[in-house]
Amino acid sequence: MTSMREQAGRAAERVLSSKRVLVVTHIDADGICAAALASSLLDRAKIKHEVTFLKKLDSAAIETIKTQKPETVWFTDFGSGAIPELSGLNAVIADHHVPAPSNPSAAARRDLVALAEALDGSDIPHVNPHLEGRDGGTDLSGAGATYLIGKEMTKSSAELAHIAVVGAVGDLQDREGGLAGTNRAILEEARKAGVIEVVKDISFFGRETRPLHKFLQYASEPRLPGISGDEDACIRFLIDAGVRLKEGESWRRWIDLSRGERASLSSRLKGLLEDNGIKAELEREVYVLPRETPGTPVHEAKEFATMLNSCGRYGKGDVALRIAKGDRRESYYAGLDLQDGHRRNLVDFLQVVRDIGVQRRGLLQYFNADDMIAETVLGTVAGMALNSGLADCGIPIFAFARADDGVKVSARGTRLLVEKGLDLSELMRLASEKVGGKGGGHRVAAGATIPPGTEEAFLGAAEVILKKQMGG
Ligand SMILES: [Mn+2]
Repeated sequence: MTSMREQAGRAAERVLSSKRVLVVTHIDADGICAAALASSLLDRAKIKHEVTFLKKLDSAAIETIKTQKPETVWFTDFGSGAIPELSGLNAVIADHHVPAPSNPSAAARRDLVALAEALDGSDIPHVNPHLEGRDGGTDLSGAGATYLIGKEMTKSSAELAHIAVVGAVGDLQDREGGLAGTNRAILEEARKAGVIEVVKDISFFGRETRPLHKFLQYASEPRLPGISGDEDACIRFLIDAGVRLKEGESWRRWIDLSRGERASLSSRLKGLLEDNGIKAELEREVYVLPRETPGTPVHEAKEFATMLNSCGRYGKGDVALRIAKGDRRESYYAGLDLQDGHRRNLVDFLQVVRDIGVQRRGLLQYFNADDMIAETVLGTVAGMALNSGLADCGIPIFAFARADDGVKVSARGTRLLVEKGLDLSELMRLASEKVGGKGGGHRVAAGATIPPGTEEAFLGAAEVILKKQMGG
């Protein structure tokens, strides 16, 4: 066992003794936050640096990095899976993924703690919650691991702690009712520094920026019977509740409502759930960034992370990085435009699903978008189809689209299905292996890449596994 603190201290020392650092990070919200933290810390230490964004850290990427002969490389949000390949590099790692070789079946057979001890022999300072026997899925994010190194670099790191919170939320680490473990400790530091406020609020996404009726329409956790997915029903519900939809020309959002309006809408929504026999929490912990402007996506952690993700999806890591570092001018407006474009794309793609139709097949449903939906947003579109009433939310959905390296498959379920036994991570791994592909992810959302032409065989395998999981 090796403590994160000790590793972070070694990493900080290595970084601070460098003249030039190459930061290499994953291009999702957590990776972007991790890079923003690293870059802000390096700025403060007056150390020259560049940031490179990658979709994945594979052997080819590592070779490219090596040919650049960097003085020091700071890997964030990945790296733990590639330690043997990094030999020869003067590196530090801040990650939260399982520290194992990229072959998952080999990893499964290993005792992670024993592996961690073996890794201890490597000279690479390596911050990862798994090395303390903690769960990398909920205890700490890549941004959080980077923040721990930051704490050893400067006394004023707490000023940056909100970015570690946004990273953790971007990786859905708050899904069990709030941030826990090491994340919780960072959250507390952020709160004390005045960069985060923790509030209990309605659990739906978009309290800052979504028009109220859209806010309800896309409500998925929990789903609102008769309302989720039906725009007209949402508008009627709000009018019945006596809530004005507009203020002058602009749509009102959840944050625009008075305390009284929020309370009365909440109690109506609770009543609706009770009437339908649904026992679900309507509220969750919301992480607000009090130094930002209310009604903007950077005022709340989940919307902030979503904005960074949209930039990342369109390959605009540089824009996202500047936003995460605090730019509220050019990059911020570029980010807003990207997000608008992203929303318009999603609406177009949802129409594609409507046009081609969702096919039912036993315990599952699927659609094949071929080249009509960008593979980078396939999972998002599948999730929206499931939650917008376009597909049956009582069974998981599988979506196919053409990708550079084969056929991309995205699968989405609901929390309720997971409670009944659904594990899409396992399903996608096994079903894709069966047809010569590769996959994995989370229980509720997972992805795979399979060889072209194996879609049917894949669905067949998926059905068999699904039957086992759902006890059919
Ligand atoms: Mn991550």
